[in-house]
Amino acid sequence: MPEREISCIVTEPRPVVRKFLARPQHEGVGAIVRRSIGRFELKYFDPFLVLDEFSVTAPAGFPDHPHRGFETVTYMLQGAVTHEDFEGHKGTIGAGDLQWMTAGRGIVHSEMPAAQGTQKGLQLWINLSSKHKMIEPRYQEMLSKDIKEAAKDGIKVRVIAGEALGTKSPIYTRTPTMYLDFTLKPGAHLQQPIPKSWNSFVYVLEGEGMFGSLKSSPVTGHHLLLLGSGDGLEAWNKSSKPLRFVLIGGEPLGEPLVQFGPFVMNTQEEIDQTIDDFENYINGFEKARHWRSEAALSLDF
Ligand code: FJE
Ligand code: FE
Repeated sequence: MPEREISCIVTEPRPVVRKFLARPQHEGVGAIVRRSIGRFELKYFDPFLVLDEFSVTAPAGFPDHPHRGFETVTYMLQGAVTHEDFEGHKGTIGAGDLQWMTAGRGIVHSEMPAAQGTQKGLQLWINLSSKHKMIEPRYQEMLSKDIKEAAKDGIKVRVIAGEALGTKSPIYTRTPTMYLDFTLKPGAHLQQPIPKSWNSFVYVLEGEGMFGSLKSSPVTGHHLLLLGSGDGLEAWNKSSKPLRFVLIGGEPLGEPLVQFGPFVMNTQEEIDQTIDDFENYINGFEKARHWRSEAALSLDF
């Protein structure tokens, strides 16, 4: 069979249109996050609400808190985090593991360190369309060993969502989304297609890379790059060390957005209703009445 080269050609590389350095800030209880999407200069990059590079060391963490109307995707880079929710769902994810949580109509959960030292990772919040905001909560967990990897010409990719180098992820994304973790060896050149109508960005984890054009200046860790229009990403590693970054893209929802902390809806009325539901333990928050996480009980939060 002939090689299907067509799937790895980018004819209109997306330029970098904005660049942000994500500086550390305090969130949760004693936790530190480098927030790029979700801070005031970049409140929303449709469909993405938040991108946090988090760093937590016990006893810090994210004790019992609610979500409604979106998904959280937690990808561990170092250490481990245990989550528990009010339905009795409990699990621990470690380095390289992923949890894709669809909060839908409501989740109350805790996310706490599960190992010595510092736990690091990325947490992405993806908005849900109006017709999916009130669906039943759901989890998809992928352990590191189950995340498909592909490699070619000095490029390694872990395919968390979507497709790269001919490899597809089994993760189901209600809001069409791609999430790719790339490592480029020195000298490597990447061309990755991205659907034209999608919003997309790069977050650099490690090393130094050039994105969009060889005329651009090199970008280092903790930087978010918003990509403009085009049919894909071009990236180069012109340095002498490995370059690691995530490429994330999604189809914009194009809907009105009203956010109140962890509640993300379309209208103020829906937010008022959500606060009412949460305070009165109704419409999906029934189990919040008597539930506290084991983590919160043992730490006496
Ligand atoms: C939250 C403040 C928060 N980033 N990264 C307010 F910190 C959180 C929250 C998180 C979070 C959790 C993990 Cl494991 C990693 C995170 C924010 O839990 F939900 C609200 N509302
Ligand atoms: Fe949470």
